[in-house]
Amino acid sequence: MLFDFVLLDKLRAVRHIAVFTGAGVSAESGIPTFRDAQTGLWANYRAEDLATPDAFRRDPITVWNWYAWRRELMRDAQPNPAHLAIAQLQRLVARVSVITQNVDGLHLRAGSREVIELHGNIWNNLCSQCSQPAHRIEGAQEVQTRCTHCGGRLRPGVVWFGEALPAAAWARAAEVLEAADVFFCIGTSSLVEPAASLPRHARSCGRTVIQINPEATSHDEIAQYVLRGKAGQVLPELLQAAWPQNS
Ligand code: BJW
Ligand code: ZN
Repeated sequence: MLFDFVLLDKLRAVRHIAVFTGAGVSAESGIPTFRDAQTGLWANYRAEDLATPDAFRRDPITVWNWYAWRRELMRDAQPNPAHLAIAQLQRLVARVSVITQNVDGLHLRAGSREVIELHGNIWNNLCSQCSQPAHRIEGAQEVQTRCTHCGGRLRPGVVWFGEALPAAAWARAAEVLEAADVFFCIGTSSLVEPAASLPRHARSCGRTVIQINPEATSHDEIAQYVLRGKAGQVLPELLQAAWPQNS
């Protein structure tokens, strides 16, 4: 891919990059996205049966089975060239902050150090009644394990529809996008609020917004640069073009 020289110069001069990611960044690790037409999770499962507090109250076993299946997929998955390129940016730029909607932990496994998880982490458990974090007990079935504080059912530590995002993560994300010079928006359909407001906010703060996605999204309109392609291909090429000696 050919990149705009102004963009490459800007990247070389930049001191703080914010990288906002969605499920598309993990697609090349074999983890299904949510909304891709054939392969997306929501093409095959109903979100309202699996990813809402009501669904969990109605049928915790079905919800836990679905999360246990996804944990298995994620446990076997490896960081792909997109995660690795984002981690590699840390050697090229003074500060790199990753703000992710993904719950798979692959940015941390790839070596990114500053990772803000807006929708939680699938490996965490917490109590569905008192929200206290609960340790995983190896070999135990979470659905049968009760909270040691209040006896409530354990649930996965992710953010379901209708739930507020973790306040500390949301506050950190807002701070980061105001401090960063450049804001990458990678592999997200930008349909889920309030996370989808971050690129709009970055643009209204005067940041350079760079979109990477094989498909068009509503955020193409606010991005100064739209790089059409898979993150695992575009990102390594972009690093190579901007820092040919070091990447
Ligand atoms: C590639 C690629 C490759 C493919 N390379 N790219 C207006 C304002 C505020 C809220 C709302 C609102 N309107 C509606 C709402 C409610 C709702 C919402 O947004 N609904 C919309 C769907 C209509 N939002 C909420 O409920 C949120 N909470 C909330 O608003 O709380 C308010 C509140 C305040 C105070 C008290 C109480 C409540 C919570 C949203 C939680 C979302 N949860 C999920 C599940 C997480 C757990 C789990 O994993 O099981 O999060 S849903 C799912 O969508 C998941 C994702 O993080 C999220 C975003 O999806 P993402 O990452 O964009 O994936 P896709 O599949 O949509 O897109 C993939 C993209 O990748 C595509 O563009 C592809 O082209 C691309 N791609 N291959 C690069 N190789
Ligand atoms: Zn509890």
